[in-house]
Parts: sequence; structure tokens; C-alpha cells
Amino acid sequence: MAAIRLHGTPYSTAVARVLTTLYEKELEFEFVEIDMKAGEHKKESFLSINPFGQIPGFEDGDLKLFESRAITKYIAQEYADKGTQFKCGDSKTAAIIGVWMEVEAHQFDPVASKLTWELALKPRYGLATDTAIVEENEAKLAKVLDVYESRLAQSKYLGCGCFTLADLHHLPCIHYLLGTQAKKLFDSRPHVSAWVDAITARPAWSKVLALQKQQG
Ligand SMILES: N[C@@H](CCC(=O)N[C@@H](CS)C(=O)NCC(=O)O)C(=O)O
Repeated sequence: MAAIRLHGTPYSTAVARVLTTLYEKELEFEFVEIDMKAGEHKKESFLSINPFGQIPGFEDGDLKLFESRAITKYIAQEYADKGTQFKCGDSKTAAIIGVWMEVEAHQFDPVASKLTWELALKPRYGLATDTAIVEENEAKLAKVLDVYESRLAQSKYLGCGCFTLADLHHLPCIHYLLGTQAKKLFDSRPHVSAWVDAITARPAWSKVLALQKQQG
């Protein structure tokens, strides 16, 4: 059994965030597919990893973790000498990277996740999109992306001049939204658009997409 085990489905945005990090770090790991339709994430064996019954669940030897962003931070620290470094500069730069990780979690994700659900996932499940929710959240996302546009006019990536977790954490929702009408919000902002091109071109992200395809 591999020391690192990631439980989930690669289609989940939270799981894809962790998968991308593992691929960026070039780590060996076992992917344990969780059948959510069968309610496997609510069964005792999985609840011993994540008591909230949500994917991802993560194990590294005796260590059990949940919450995707806490897992990616652990991987980046524990395996600092492997693969992508995810950092540049001094402690002040690290603090700025930290700010943009919080921005992703508290400004971008709540809005992007609602749009992902309404525009990308509901249609897949044959559910009707709520246009009022879409309108409200597209307006909110536009405001968030205006801030990103000014930031990215000064810095190639959000936290600093190199790719870090602050950028990586955005990938799964951005990927879903690029397949929807919300794509226009990214395309219409030149610096945001160049940043989206740079982060979605990462080989680690292609590996996540390949795993999604493989799982059907
Ligand atoms: N904040 C959590 C969110 C985890 C989450 O919402 N997972 C979803 C899939 S993306 C899930 O397990 N949903 C099923 C449920 O809540 O029962 C993280 O980042 O890990």
C-alpha cells in the first residue's frame, strides 16, 4: 500500500486541487476512487478520515487529513525538496502568497463554486440552471476578476513572479467555468486571460484531466 493515499473522485474540484499538487510535486500516490452515488463518503471507513463525509480524504502513513487547501499546504511543506517549489522570495513574499491563497478561498471560490454548480454541473445532472443565481454571481465574479486584472498587470502570477498554490487552487473551478458562458469574464480581461492560459497549460493539470477521462 502506498504511503500517500488520496480518496475521492477526480471530477470533484476539491479533489482535483490536491491531485494537481501531488502531480506538481511528482509524488507517488494511490488514488482511491470513492463512489459517491453509492454513498461511500458517508460510510464509517471514510468518516474515519473525514468526519464531515466530504471528499477529499488524504492519508500519508499514519497522518489523516481533510480540507483540500490544508492538504495542499501540507504536501508543499512536507515535500518541499520535490518537484515544483511553490515559493519565491523572502517571508514578505510568502505573506503576499498567503494573502492570495485567502483571496481564492474567501472571494473567488464561493462565487466560482456557485457558478460551477449552476452552469457546468446542474446541466450534466439534467437539473435546471437558476438564471437569477447565475446573474448575481457573474456580477460578483466580474468584480473579483477586476481586482485580479490589476494584480496580474503587476505580477505574472497572483502571489509572486512564479506559480504557487495561490494560483493552483483556482484551477478546478476555472476549468469548469471555461466550458460555460462565464468564460467571457476571463477572456475579456487580458492579464487574467494570459494567467488562465499559463496555469491551465501546466503538465500537472493535464494529468488531472487525463485521470478524469480515464475514470469516465
Ligand atoms: N472545503 C472542502 C470542501 C469539500 C467538498 O465540498 N467536497 C464535495 C465534493 S467537491 C463533497 O464531498 N460533497 C458531498 C457532500 O457534501 O456530501 C475542501 O476543500 O476539501
